[in-house]
Amino acid sequence: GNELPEIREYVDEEVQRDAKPPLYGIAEDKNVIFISLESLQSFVINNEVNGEEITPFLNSLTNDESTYYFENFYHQTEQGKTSDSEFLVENSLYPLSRGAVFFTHGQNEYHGLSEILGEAGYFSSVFHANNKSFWNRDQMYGSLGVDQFYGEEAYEVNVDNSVGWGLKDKPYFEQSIKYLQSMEEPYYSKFITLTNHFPFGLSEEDSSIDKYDSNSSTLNNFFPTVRYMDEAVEQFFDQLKASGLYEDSVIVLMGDHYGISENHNKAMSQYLDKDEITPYDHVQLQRVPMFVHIPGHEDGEVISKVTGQIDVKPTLLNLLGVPAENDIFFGNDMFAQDRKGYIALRNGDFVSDDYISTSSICYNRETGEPVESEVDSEERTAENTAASAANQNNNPCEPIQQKVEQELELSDTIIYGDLFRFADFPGTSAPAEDNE
Ligand code: GP9
Ligand code: MN
Repeated sequence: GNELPEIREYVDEEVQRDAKPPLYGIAEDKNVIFISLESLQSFVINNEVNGEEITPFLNSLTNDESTYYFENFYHQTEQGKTSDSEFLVENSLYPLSRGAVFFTHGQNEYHGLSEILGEAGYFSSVFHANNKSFWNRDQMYGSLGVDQFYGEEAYEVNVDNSVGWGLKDKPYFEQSIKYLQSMEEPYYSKFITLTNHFPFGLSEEDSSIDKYDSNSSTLNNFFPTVRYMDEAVEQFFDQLKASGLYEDSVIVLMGDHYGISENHNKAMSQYLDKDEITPYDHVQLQRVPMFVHIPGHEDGEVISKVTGQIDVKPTLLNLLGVPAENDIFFGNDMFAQDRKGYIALRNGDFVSDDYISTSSICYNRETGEPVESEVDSEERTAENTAASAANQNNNPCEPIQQKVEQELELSDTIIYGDLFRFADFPGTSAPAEDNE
């Protein structure tokens, strides 16, 4: 049967929507330049390696007056990596728990950001100097309503300007500017960087800082490539300014997913100066940087509330003042007061204002201590064992856990059933197209 009415009901009830959140329409008619930062995790921000800043430019943005920096923003990707992060941003739906939804459901009907902005008069494009069919992007971008995809062949790529996966980020941004300059406004353009990709290879010449020293060459190599990406982004900002593209744009920068997997926990604990990486620490390492930079707007701050990639679509639509009242999505505006209060990770873990749930343990988000251990086990008598069993039933993570599971399931139902074939979205900027 068609589960859409049930899903709409859930979304209306559970995914609060502030009709006019604080920054509604602040970036109306501005271009959107979205920069997807490959494998960037928040632990490098305002941090050092060998006594040197890792990301001086991004660090400067964290206290820039025109920038909102979200310091507790989580990636929610799974096996589809970058493509999962793109899926989250475009749709505010969850990617799948296995495989890459870009491959498995690339021909579904969607109601993505590109399509909605297209209906509002925007020209949407993606810039990524890799083979167009990687992650099935060429097909999926069509389904998402992307107007133009500048892939590898839009760039001049040679042995001198490449490393690892292809064109290095600095020449990539440099060569992209000319396309932006001739683009009709307003536009929504996404830039996907590549140099900071596993295994993080970089020449000495391009390395401004030294590698780290641990048993993990992956972690060791990560820092110089992160710095290279930071420099590439700074250079891009300068080029946007020099070519007059900066003032009329809102620039969003977001880490796509983790770069350092749990296989490197030993080296990571050494770097972070911790005895071990606990399941709680592991979840906290899933934070990725998120910046919203609005030139000319001088009210920026560091925002600590718990947010995630699922929230990007409603946030951007609100900033641009594009209505999407009847759209179906699972995120909240990141600036709104009324929010669901939790971020679901794709494996069913979650982060709420008060708790982090992972590996069947409910942690206090603030202290990182398991909530259960608040009862001292040595003092347990028969009586308070019963009490602590009752306590378990009162596990404060439990009610949120149930919502997380329900929400992930409803999102999956939309994707598996290709349910947006049957949806129309009155009240968004234009009616959905008829089913073909
Ligand atoms: C490939 C690039 C990296 O085009 O987006 O992909 P990833 O391995 O990070 O998903
Ligand atoms: Mn990636």
